[in-house]
Amino acid sequence: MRHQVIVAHRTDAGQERRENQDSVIHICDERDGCHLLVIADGMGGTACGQEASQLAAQTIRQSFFSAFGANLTINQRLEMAISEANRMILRRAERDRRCRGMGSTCAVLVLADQQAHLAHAGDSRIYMIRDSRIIQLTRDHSRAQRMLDDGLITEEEAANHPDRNWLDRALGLRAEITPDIRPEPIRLSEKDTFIVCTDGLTNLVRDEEIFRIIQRAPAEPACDALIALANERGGHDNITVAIARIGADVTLTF
Ligand SMILES: [Mn+2]
Repeated sequence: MRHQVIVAHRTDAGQERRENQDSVIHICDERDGCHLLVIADGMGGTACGQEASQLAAQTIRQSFFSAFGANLTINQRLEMAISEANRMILRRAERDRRCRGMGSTCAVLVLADQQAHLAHAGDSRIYMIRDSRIIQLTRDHSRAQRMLDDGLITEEEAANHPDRNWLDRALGLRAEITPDIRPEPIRLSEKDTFIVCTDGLTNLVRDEEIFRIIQRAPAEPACDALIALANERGGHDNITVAIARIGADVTLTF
């Protein structure tokens, strides 16, 4: 049986920045029977950061779908698409001096054949809610995460660390990129919920809060509520969140 999939997404500039350098794309491709969700958080000065995240999201979409039917696995298509996005950003930065150093994170979720495939670079995250708990499926490519892994700081300290925006891996930093691609896809179950988001959300809203809001609201109002909460707490950065729910959406009960 094929699961129904409900997807909602929102992006917001936040309270302190005039520009939104985050990008989000959702495509449901009929012939492929697959959903592609891409979130990208750009960096590198106003106009260039925005362009970097748009280039990342658009290139990943185009490259991923153009490889349809090429006898490649979804993970191979993801790897190709992310490498292509890395090249496009580097090429763009080469052409325009003002955009030197432009880059972008990416977090990509593909739902196809009753399975979820994940890829990411940087500190944009993918979570899953299953069996009444929230699980972070990606690991940030940041200096703070490395210090946490090495036991030098606690989880609490990592969440507030001044170097948490220092990324080890992102699109546009180096000629080659090795994205993290989950080797084994996740078999989908009814009621699984995936959350893809940028650090503008996770720096201000705790995992448990994300869990509670998403558990009790349909996907669209849940996106709005998460962004509103981050904005209430200062909205220091651009905020982007996407929710993909497998099966029927939650109905409001109050
Ligand atoms: Mn950000």
